[in-house]
Amino acid sequence: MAKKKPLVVVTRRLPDLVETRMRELFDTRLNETDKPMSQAELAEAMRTADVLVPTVTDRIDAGLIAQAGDQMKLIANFGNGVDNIDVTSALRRGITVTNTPGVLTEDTADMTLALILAVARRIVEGAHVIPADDWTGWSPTWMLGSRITGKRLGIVGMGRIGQAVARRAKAFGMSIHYHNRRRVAAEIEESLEATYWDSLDQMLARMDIVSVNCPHTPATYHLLSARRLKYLQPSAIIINTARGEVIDENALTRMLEAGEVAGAGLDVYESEPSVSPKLVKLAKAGKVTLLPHMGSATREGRIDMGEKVIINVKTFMDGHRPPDRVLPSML
Ligand code: 8YV
Repeated sequence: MAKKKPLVVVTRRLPDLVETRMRELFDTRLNETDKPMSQAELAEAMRTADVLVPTVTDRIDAGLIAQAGDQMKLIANFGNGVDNIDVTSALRRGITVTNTPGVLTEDTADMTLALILAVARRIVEGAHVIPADDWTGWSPTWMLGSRITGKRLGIVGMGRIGQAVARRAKAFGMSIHYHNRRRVAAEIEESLEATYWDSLDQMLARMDIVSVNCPHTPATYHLLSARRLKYLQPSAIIINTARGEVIDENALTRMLEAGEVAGAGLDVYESEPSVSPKLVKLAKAGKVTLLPHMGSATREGRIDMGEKVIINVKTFMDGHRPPDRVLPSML
């Protein structure tokens, strides 16, 4: 008799190719509407499914995990960051958690550079001028931004994405500085000509641009706190394509309003999808560039992420260790 296919609940719409393949392999329940599932709907999925495939928009907290049925064995996150999942509670309950590392590195690094350029060279402001019929012609002193070449970039979090940002920034002639839990291998430092800063405070005080590229964990929550942000130079620019929670967003907003920091390029926020009206006001005034969490949003990336999810679920269901298990040491 053929083995019963596992019931896999996918919380959001995924690319057609991915959904089709998932349907072939598993008893897959898709979310045709793409509307984020409520906590009650997620609880129902935890009670009935063998595998849950959530995304960053689902909060899989301890309360939800406590409601999991005995059949629930795997949470295969469609995404790299797992701060939307209480991994410790899941593991304690014998539920394996996987993510999709590696396949969104380059896209996220591209977006980080795009934001650096957008903020430093006022690209978003400039792009509005012609459609608004506001261009009266070239002037030597108009729309001046700041030069990227020769500037010091401080990367907070030198993992895969941080290193991909560093490679790009080096090609733009920036000097690379970083702070990380652990110093990276000497060969990597050499190839990037990167300077390691043990003290984040000291690094922040000396950078022209700071890019946040670390995951959100209990240890990195408000890593860029009000106290630390004060170290930034008034001419500094701050970029965040990681998670809103790594920066004290209110403190940053106050500093931007007061002109204590020159600009910011943000792709992520503390309370997504709501964004503070104060930040929106700053964006309208051209002081910050705000993107709607689209750092990894490429067609290719989403298919690769789906492929990773499929491999993780299939491997697990075949009785093997899935390649992208999230381990307690990674939290
Ligand atoms: C994804 C991300 O869009 O993978 C991540 O950690 O932040 C994003 O780029 C999201 O996670 C999809 O769930």
